[in-house]
Amino acid sequence: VSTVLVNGGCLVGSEAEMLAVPRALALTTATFLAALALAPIAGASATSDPRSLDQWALQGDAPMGIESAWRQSTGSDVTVAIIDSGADLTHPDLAPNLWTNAGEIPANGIDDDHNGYVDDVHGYDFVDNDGTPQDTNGHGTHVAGIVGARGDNGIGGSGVAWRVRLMSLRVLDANAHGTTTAVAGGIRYAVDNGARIVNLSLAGPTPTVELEDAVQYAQAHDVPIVAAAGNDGADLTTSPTYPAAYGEANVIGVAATAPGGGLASVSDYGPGADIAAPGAQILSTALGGGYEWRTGTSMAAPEVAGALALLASVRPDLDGNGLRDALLGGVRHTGLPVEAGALDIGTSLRNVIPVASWKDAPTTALSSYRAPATATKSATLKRKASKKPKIKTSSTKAAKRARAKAKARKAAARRRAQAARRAKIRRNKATVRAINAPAPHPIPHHS
Ligand SMILES: [Ca+2]
Ligand SMILES: [Ca+2]
Ligand SMILES: [Ca+2]
Repeated sequence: VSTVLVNGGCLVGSEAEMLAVPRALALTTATFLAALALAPIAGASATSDPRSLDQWALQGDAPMGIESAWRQSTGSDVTVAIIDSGADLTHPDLAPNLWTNAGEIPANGIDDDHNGYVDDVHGYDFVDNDGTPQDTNGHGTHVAGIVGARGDNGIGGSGVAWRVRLMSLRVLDANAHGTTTAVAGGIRYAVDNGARIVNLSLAGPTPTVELEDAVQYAQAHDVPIVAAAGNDGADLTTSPTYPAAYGEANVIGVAATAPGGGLASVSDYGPGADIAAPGAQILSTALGGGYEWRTGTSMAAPEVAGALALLASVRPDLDGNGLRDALLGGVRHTGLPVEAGALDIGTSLRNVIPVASWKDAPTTALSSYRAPATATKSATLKRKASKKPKIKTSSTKAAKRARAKAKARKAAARRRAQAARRAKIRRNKATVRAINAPAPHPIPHHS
């Protein structure tokens, strides 16, 4: 990922062209960001629902607790903004789950709902500045499907959330590159138009004031931002990426794990990576209605965004901090080099659902145990159904919940301390940069 300075939307290619702008301002105006998926490992076109068996992260509870999670919720009308290269808007496994702006009449050239954007029916295209965020790269389509390809519809595979509202905001071009200016615009659109969660499967090496302002705007409106940690296999202590490394509490940085639970070799790690989630060899939606495998922290972030969508579906009352604390309070401590631990959606959900409302396996009559009817197509679930379910008494459940709550509180406190520390480091860095930056060239006066 290379840093390219941008001035007023135009590439600044030479020193001479920079003379008219104060250098320090140019440095913080905008930077390029890039998507973080590696090239597809293999491609395949969707034929039927059984493609879900190729989705290792969605098999049983081992990878990230999805079997237990789906027992509680498979989603609802929670809006998740995918700020990326757009989405394949006609993909049959995405189309039913697209967010729709009810106040906007399509393709009439009029901003019917007066939100400042013309014909923004499913989102907006900040690259071409039009109302059609159609993906021309494939990255955003893949990311969107991980959050919420429609589940149990007889087509392809499934997202973490079977039902969700995917708001598509195109900020990356056909080469999966874009500017922080476009990303900041996407974040503000998402917040202003009802997104509950934002996914950013992109990163750059340079922080900008414009992007951080947008992150703070989301925080002020209780919108968590899930950000890929980066694909350099690097320690974020020495090679921070943005937006993952911003210190704001609503930024949830995500590292990627491989099948088996270890850190994916490409994944960045360390402070700024709050949580790890499956991100290697992930099968999801592809351009043209198909499916393909991709690897990267770009794939791990939407697993977490999907988890937050499930949390918001069962606890619509939780604010941004509440969602984040529920997510991080359920993690597994498996020794990964991230701040909290490994994603466990089932535990996170159960930690915030009142015991009386758990949709659980019967704990009295073992013979009556059945896998949930909504998930009978999963071979793994069928195998699990033949095993004895764990019997838990309500008192051990309560104790577990209390421990989990305490853990969540500790994690939140730790998180706040780390955020403060990172903010301090960032301030110091900014000071150093300002000091080291050459004095701005005088702007010639013309009369
Ligand atoms: Ca509009
Ligand atoms: Ca319109
Ligand atoms: Ca499907």
